[in-house]
Amino acid sequence: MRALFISFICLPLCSAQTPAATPAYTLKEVMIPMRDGAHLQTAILTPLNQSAPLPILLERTPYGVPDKAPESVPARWTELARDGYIFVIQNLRGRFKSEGTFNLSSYVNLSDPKASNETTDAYDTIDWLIKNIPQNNGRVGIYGVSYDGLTAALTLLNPHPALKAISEQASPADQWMNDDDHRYGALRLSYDFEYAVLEQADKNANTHFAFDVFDTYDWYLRLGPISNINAKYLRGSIPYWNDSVAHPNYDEFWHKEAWVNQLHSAPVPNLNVAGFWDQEDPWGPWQIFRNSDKDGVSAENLMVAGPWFHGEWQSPKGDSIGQIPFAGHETAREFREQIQAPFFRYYLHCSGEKITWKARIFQSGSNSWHTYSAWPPKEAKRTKLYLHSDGSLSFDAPPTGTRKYVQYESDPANPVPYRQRPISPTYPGGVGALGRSPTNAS
Ligand code: PG9
Repeated sequence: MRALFISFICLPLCSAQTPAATPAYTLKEVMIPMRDGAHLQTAILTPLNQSAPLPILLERTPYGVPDKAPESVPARWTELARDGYIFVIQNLRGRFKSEGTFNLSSYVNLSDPKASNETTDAYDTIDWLIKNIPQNNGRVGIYGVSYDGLTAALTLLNPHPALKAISEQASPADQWMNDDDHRYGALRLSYDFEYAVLEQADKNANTHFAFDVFDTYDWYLRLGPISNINAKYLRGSIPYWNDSVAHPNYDEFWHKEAWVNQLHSAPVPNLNVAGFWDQEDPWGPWQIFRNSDKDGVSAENLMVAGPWFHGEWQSPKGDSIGQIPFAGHETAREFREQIQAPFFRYYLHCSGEKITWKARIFQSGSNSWHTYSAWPPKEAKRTKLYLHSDGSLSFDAPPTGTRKYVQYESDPANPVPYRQRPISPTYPGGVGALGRSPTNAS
């Protein structure tokens, strides 16, 4: 009886009996030529059941492209896949098998017609895609989060005519002011240094950086002055790190890196997406949104924001942040189903409804979506919020006679960590010898 029971319950677990999963897409890898002769590694994922021409959704990334078709539709594509798209993912120049040099710069030189940059690479890629992918409908969208959001946003500076819709999501816009690398000019050391190593050391035969401690708090404390990073470890081999330390102030270098200053209109419909709790790129989407309306308010320059950490709106549910639930709302799924998919459907499939609002915001606390015809809302009034010396926030000014400041000693030998210790590397590039994955980067 016992043996019978065991063989009965084992049957469904036996993989030999289970038919192999059929991938939902076919994958083709191509090397797409750019105007300067560099070829970029590109994965094209076509739905297996495609029966009519489909639009193309492009993502341009420094993080790698898939080398085989997914066995099922990835969670973040679920809502888009229902409408049908040819998904294309491309490695940026200099990343993985893509040729050329990755320079980790957001600067786009619009005055040099021969220059290659992320704007021209996107242009050349779209041109190739519509001419070479069978059964595409000639309409292309580009989207992505963070670096992939930046490459989407940079297409606004010179979009290809076939580019019909953009969704930049958590794109940085000004790395000195308030995106990954600084907070109003204060260097975020681990973000700048570890990211530059992650992206620019892998193809540099002379640079093998790895933390040799479990808690990077100890490593940074032992480091001493930041000039020791080059003196002891990188020896000047990482260009973005060299630039960051050479330009502590908001000088010409960072003015150029703040590419958003070149933007004055939204030549292509753009859905900007920001997270209120995004500690990497909280600034970019709002600046891109604001600058896109400089030459006159465009109905197709839209803003979405929610109580999300960096990229949380592309997670399966987004039903909480940390331990705080959103009263049954799956904000990430709701965003993708009710905003992102209809946005691309309208512009790329030419069906469904055009979005008529200007901004859509999920408000935590009331735990509800709010729709606005203008942003900032027309009825909004500027209100002062006071940070009191006991750490509390209030709409009331501190009473006269009370202390209006907190005093403390800043001691570089005893720094206050802003993450809970032990502090693991911010990016996987720092994992090296310890073989751990980053857990507290967000
Ligand atoms: N926040 C990351 C990044 C974007 C752009 C430049 C540097 C870093 C990211 O998550 O991609």
